[in-house]
Amino acid sequence: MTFIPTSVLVTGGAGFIGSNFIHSFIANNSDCTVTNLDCLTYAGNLKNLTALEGNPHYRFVKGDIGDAALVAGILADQRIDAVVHFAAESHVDRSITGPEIFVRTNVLGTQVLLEESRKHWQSGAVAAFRFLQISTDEVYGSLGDTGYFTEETPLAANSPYSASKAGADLLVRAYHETFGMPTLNTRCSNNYGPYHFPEKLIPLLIHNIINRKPLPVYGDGLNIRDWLHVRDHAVAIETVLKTAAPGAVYNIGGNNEWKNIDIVNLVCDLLDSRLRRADGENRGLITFVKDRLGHDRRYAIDASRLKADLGWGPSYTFEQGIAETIDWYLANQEWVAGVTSGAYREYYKNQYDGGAA
Ligand code: NAD
Ligand code: TDX
Repeated sequence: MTFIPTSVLVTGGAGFIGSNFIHSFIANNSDCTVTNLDCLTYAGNLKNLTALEGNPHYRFVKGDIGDAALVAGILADQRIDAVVHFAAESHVDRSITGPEIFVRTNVLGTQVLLEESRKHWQSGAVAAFRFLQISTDEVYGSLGDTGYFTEETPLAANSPYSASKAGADLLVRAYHETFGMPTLNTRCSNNYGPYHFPEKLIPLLIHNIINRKPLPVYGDGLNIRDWLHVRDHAVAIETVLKTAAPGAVYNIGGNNEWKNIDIVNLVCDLLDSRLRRADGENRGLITFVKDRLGHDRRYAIDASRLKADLGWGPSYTFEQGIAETIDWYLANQEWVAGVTSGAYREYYKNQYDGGAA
């Protein structure tokens, strides 16, 4: 049976995947309202959402998912019937140098959101309800040379980031098992595309190549990631939200494994021609650096359950997606400059605080 949401709470919608999801979801669901709750950490950027300013189906609330009273108020006032939970600390390297905020946001914040959602759902304020936890393949740990993560693969998170996401996933499961709450859980592979914060590999490469800066490759560069275009992820999330059975867990991925060094070489070569540089010039920027601590060797997602049950499959080829992504960054250098200079943080103050510091 299809679930048709009317009022969706998106958490973390000013980040990379959340903002892409909001654009896609609002375009596909003209009768639905989206409330975006985001506390605007360094990763939250309202410039990702300027096209929606003034749209009557969209509203932004600056606040923390750990603020129970605020969350309860939004759920009740907006008669929320679906929560799509992206808000998180998302960068593995930051979790190694400062794990505490990862537990606070990803574990405790998710628990607050779950608890307020449970009360709201049990109050009977809305006829139907879904809570969708956006998670990652990293909760499964690391693979050897062969095999894939399925939904039955035991959780074996290795970094403080992935451990905090696994903790959140288990809380989501617990709310379904204990209270019968209609939760859903998706676990996606590495995303790429527009609005990606340039601390992550692909946007960092593009940014550094344009500026002729070194391209840091961790360890031997042979770690493998499975890449999916963020817009394919957005459509998969919408599909799961509307058509999955409560309690379901779905992997999301596009069978697109790449060794890091091969991605680095590809991005270098694509930018040689676009920047009118000599063939091979950008590869000269590659710099092998010390490996990430506990660096997972290989991720590879088996998303066949999602295809078999709900009919989802990716629409982008990697060739098309990576070329479009590079062109997006070249065409949106102002966005990149705003992020790297920190100016994007001023934008909120001017838009929403009337310029107050
Ligand atoms: P991101 O870091 O770009 O965005 C995170 C957003 O959450 C930011 O806007 C930030 O301001 C907000 N946020 C952080 N703490 C908050 C809090 N306490 N209250 C309210 N808002 C808060 O992250 P992303 O890459 O867009 O990832 C989104 C989600 O998808 C995360 O849950 C991540 O674990 C998951 N995921 C990411 C990938 C990927 O490749 N990036 C892959 C699979 C799953
Ligand atoms: O400078 C770099 N050099 C490098 O070699 C960076 C930033 C990364 N790397 C390597 C580490 C990884 O093997 O590239 C790979 C990708 O790194 P990230 O972009 O940091 O992504 P990853 O650690 O794989 O995690 C991402 O995908 C899963 C997201 O950040 C997570 O939020 C998501 O859950």
